[in-house]
Order: sequence, then structure tokens, then C-alpha cells
Amino acid sequence: MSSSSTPVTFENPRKVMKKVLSLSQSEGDGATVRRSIGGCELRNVDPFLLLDEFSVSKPAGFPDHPHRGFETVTYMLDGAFTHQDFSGRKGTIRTGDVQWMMAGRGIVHSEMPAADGVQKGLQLWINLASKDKMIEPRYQEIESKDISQAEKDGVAVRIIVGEAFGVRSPVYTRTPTMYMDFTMQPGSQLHQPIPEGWNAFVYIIEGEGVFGKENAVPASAHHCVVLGAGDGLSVWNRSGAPLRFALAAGQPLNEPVVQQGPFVMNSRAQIQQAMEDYYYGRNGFEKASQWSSA
Ligand code: FJE
Ligand code: FE
Repeated sequence: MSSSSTPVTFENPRKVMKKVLSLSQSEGDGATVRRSIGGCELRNVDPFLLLDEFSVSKPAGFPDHPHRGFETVTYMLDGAFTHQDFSGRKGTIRTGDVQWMMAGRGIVHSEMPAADGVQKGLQLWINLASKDKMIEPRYQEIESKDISQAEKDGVAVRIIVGEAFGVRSPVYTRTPTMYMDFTMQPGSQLHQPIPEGWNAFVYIIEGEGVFGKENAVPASAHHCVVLGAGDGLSVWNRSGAPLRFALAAGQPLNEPVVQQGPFVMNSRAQIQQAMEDYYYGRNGFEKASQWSSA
């Protein structure tokens, strides 16, 4: 019943090192986010800088703001968001769609609800290696219908990046990462390999599950679980309802991280440079001064 891609047990299973409940806070203009990675309790899980579960209704949102030095991955859980950037790019992502934005040397954009009611999603920030921080911005947009999916023994997965159940996503990432959305039916179990040496965490979207070892205390919605070293993650859904969670893992960059809001660089001097470039419209921010989304 087991195949080579999904061993029933791991030589060195990853256990839960830390579990943190993400509380709601304000961000942008009247928007509410539950910040797990990037909050004070979990500053950084190299190469991940931030994970926000956002719930936003008009007129709130994330109006015009810059980014430099990392990638943002926006995954819609429910609803629609429109992004517009300073090079005239505009698009809307809907439930199940992904926008992968490599900010590189600079992007100025707005991210706003595109429908009435509460628009929900996850935004993950992935750091770039120092050699990649100043590259040209680029986007990958993946519609829900084009996201690789697989299902096995009561476990369904949507593979944003990486490989699960022998299925691989076509998305390309500069910093090697995996990012997937699992839904486990009651009574199911999962054994997902994760490359040794990568840092990994789980964010529970809905329901509750047992992570890492069979007798662990269950973790429930809005908790972020940071995994220890090892070759894979085991999960059991012993509850009576579906369990949905995001799993993210990535190769650590092991470089200094200096963050000032939406700029993430390797030194104070580079942050100062980023703020000046944004202010004076240089080094990638040339189009910033004459642009506004409104
Ligand atoms: C930001 C101002 C911002 N979490 N989750 C300052 F507007 C933002 C920002 C977001 C964001 C956007 C979406 Cl769609 C979802 C988010 C923060 O855009 F990060 C800073 N520092
Ligand atoms: Fe943004």
C-alpha cells in the first residue's frame, strides 16, 4: 500500500518544536490579519519572513506600498483580490488562485478586495538570497484550475510548489521551497517527505490534527506549528471534521535579515538605500513617483 514517494514511517520524523496561536491584528488600511511567521513570537523561519491569514472587506485593503528584496505568494481561500502595480499591471485572483510576485529590486502595488463581503487568503513572504535581491521583478499567476492536485486515502492536496503523492507543481521558485494546501478527511493519515535540512512549518486553516507523533496534543485552526529537523511529516486527523492546513518548507539562506516594513535586505545600509531609492525613484523605483492606483 505504501509507495516510495509516501513512506509509512520516516527514519527521522519531524516533530513539533513550537506551536503559536496567531491573533488578529490591523495591517494596511483597516485590514485584519492573523500573523504567524513575522510576528513577535516567530520572527523568522528562514527563508520565510511572514505568513498572514487575511480577512478583508471593502473599503479596507492594502493600498499603494513598495516591496524590495523578497517574494510574496498570495493564495486566495475565499473571495477575490485585485492587484495593480506601477508598471500598469493589473489582475484579479479568486478562490484557489495564486499570485507569485518576485519583488526583486522593486515593486509598488496595491492589493484590494474585488468583491463584496469578507475576502480571505494567505500571504507568504519568502526571502531572496543576497545575490537575487536586486533582480528584475517578475510574476507567476496560477489559476485554481491549473494548480496541481492529488488525492490518496482521504487526503487531498493542492500543490502550489513542490511535490506530493508523486505529482509536481510547475511553479518555479528562486529560493527552493515547497508550499501545499492539504485537506484530510476524518480518520485519514498523511506521511509527507520534506527535504532534510529545510526549515518547515504548518499553518492550520480549519479543523484540528495531530502533527509529528501519534500521541501529540492536537493543534487547531489559526495555530502555526514549526517543525524540527527530519525527513518528513506525519499527520493524523482523529477528529470528526475535515482538517485543512498549509505546509511550507524551504532551504534556509543563512544570511543576515534586516527588515524595515516592506523592505527586506541584508544590512542597515541596504535598507537606507532602499528607502532613498523609493523616495527619489531610483534603482527600480523609477515609476513610483508618477504612479497611483486610484
Ligand atoms: C505590508 C503595508 C502593507 N499582509 N496580507 C505594510 F500594506 C503590507 C501588506 C500586507 C498584505 C497584503 C496582503 Cl494582500 C495580504 C498582507 C501585509 O501589503 F506587509 C506592510 N509591511
Ligand atoms: Fe504587497
